Amino acid sequence: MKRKVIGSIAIVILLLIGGVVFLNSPFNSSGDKTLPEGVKQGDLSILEVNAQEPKERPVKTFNLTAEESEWEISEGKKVNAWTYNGTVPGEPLRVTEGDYIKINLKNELDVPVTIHWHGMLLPNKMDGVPGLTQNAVQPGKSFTYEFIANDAGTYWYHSHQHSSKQVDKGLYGSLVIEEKEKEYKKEQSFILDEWAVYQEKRDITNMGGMMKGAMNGNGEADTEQMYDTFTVNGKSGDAVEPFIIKEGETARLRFVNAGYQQHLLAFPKDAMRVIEIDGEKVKNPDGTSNVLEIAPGERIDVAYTRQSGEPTVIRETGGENADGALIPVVSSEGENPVESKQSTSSTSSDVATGTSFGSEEVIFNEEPEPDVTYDMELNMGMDMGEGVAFQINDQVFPNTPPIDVKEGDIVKVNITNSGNMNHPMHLHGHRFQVASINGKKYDSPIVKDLIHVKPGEAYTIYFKADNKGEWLFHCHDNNHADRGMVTIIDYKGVYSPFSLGGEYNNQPN
Ligand SMILES: [Cu+2]
Repeated sequence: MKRKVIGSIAIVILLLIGGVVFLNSPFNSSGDKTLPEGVKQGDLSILEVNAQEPKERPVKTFNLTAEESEWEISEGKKVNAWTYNGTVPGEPLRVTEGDYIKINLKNELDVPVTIHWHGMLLPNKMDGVPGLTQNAVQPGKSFTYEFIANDAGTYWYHSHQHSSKQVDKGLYGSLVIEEKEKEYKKEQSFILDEWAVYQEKRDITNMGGMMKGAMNGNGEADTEQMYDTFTVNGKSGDAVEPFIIKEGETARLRFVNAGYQQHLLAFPKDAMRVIEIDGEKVKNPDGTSNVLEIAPGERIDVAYTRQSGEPTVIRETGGENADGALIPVVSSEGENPVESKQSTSSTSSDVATGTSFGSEEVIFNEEPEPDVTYDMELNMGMDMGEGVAFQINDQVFPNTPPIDVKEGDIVKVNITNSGNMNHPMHLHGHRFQVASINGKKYDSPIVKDLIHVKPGEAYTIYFKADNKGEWLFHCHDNNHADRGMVTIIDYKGVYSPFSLGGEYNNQPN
């Protein structure tokens, strides 16, 4: 009798589990006319909001093929890379503000890919996040991205499918939106990255390295363990292409950090002035810094003036892999750059970072009254069976609490890093204003889409919910994102018709 009761309970439990599995399965919502779970009658699909058309705009079309390539990082050091059009970085894309861009992505890899347009304010369905804004583009298949290139500035593109691996393997490139009237005639883009060339990439679950890093306290312990070679535009050390500029000339240098480690570049003294950060022009009260710190995912543009006619080198400072990241500066091709006596020593006061300057144009003239406030605590934890987890409010994606907004809301996010690793948090589809650090208000706030939150730091940011859709807010150390540090800006009244996993293997991190 007792046994029979237990048997019945077991059957009920199995039925319950079966029901839950069914509700969560992608087959529940695909193909039939029932709305996905949690979607209300009258809600719009993200495919139906904020569409853009070229109208009278010039249309610029590009073709990018994701393909496998053997890539030479330095003489004799080849890596198996995944590329857009055969090179690392992929083909540079350059348009003029106001253009309408069309990019045809063809996937010739044997894994699915996408393209995310980092920093671009565009319609949600063009954001390139598999399982949220589209299905991952399958091997042999194509997808066309199209949007208006509205704001001049430095941007970049990269795959957002399994991005921890795919960006690591080279699926990235620069996107420059030029001003109609250019201030600098001469310019060059530099994408920084790091690779594991000499060793198998060590597993992030290496707790020994983490503990060591926790003690050395620069917040970069995990990435320092994992990578051994720094690159500039896909090349390392002697293989980096020299930058040609004459004495007295000034050029705009556009830096993008496509890696997962912060990079510190030392310039000859008084040669560099920061002019733009994350696509926003900055006010520059002084130009005394000669070291530039660029966080993973961040873009920083500088005006660089060649002082003496002597060849020189802009180079990474500090860190055991620093030798790889350098830019020889010469007057003509074939010239041999010699190391000048520039000061590569730095104190924290002369390092320019992504928050050292205020923006020329701000979103809010004074601190606004928020409609939504979200406290975001970043920390590290243990995941049963998975090792280290990187958490938002003690949860890993997709279980992290979303930021629920409705169109028009002013959203305040208090971000606190309670762990001992750096977290460059990147918001898709919006720009935010950084109002304060550790409770201290900025006199001259900056507008960005990525904030590098170091251990013990707390930032308050504000943004306007003015771009309906489902948008990621995640750590751009994609290894951290892969292990959970991701949440979603979830607009009321819209839903994503896509789902994670499933037959398309949608895996955004
Ligand atoms: Cu992180």
